[in-house]
Amino acid sequence: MKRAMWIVILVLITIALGVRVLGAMGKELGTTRPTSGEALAALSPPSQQSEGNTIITAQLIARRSLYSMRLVTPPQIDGNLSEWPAGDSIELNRSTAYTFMGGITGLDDLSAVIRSGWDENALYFAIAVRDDILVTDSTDVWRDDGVEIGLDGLYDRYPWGPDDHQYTIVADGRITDRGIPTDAISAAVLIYSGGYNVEVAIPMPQLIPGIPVSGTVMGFTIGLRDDDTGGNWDAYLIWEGTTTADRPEQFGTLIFTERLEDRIAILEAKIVRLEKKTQELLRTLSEFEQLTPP
Ligand SMILES: [Ca+2]
Ligand SMILES: [Ca+2]
Ligand SMILES: [Ca+2]
Ligand SMILES: [Ca+2]
Repeated sequence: MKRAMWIVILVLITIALGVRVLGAMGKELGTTRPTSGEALAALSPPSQQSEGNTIITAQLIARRSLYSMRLVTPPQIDGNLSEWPAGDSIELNRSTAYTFMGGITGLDDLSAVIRSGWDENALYFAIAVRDDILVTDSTDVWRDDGVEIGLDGLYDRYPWGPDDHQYTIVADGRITDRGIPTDAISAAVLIYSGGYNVEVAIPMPQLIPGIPVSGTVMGFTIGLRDDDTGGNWDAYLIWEGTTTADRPEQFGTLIFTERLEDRIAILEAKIVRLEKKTQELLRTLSEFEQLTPP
């Protein structure tokens, strides 16, 4: 009799879990997969909120966007970008920058290609910088070769909340948040002939509460500094906006997205874990059954 009761409970648990998994899959099938990072027409500001994250439909985005792809496997933060899957990217150079200061002779002098990824734990960036001469001779991070990532995690256009950051990664590996050294994020620089790669992992609690979902939007811009002569910087590019530390209303956006096949792979892995748990539960029940009452 007891065994029958446990089996009924087990079946109910399995059905409940199955419904949750299928429900999630159904939602994902309804997700629109963006195809490019081009600027989209401005209609009105976003308003929809979910679990503390700002969710938005693509047609409401004003400035240029970078689509951040959900990663099945987190990248190794070592500056080697070879494990990154193909995905959306933006090019930052004197032709594409909203803000351009100083002198730049060409793409070899200063330019970058930026990609982004995310999972439940962190937001990732892969940045390949072309810079002919690397200089990191100054105490102030903004006077040397390096990249700046401006983020408005809640996309509330308010610049001074706990969700707002200006991360700088200098070509020599120094990491700051608004100019102050930080170990809240992980970043690695790999120098190569003609430039350097920057790979970054920003823990999600730095940006938003809870777990991100496909469709989450953050305010985002990226800056690139060039020092070829020592001392102060020689050139400065900002993708969207006039500063990476303030005025997030001028930023572009980072839109979280995912490929259906990746989502299915993640769900399949979850189902495998559930199956293992179910087997463990059955083993425990079996042990319980074998107990002889006193
Ligand atoms: Ca890597
Ligand atoms: Ca240069
Ligand atoms: Ca904010
Ligand atoms: Ca340089």
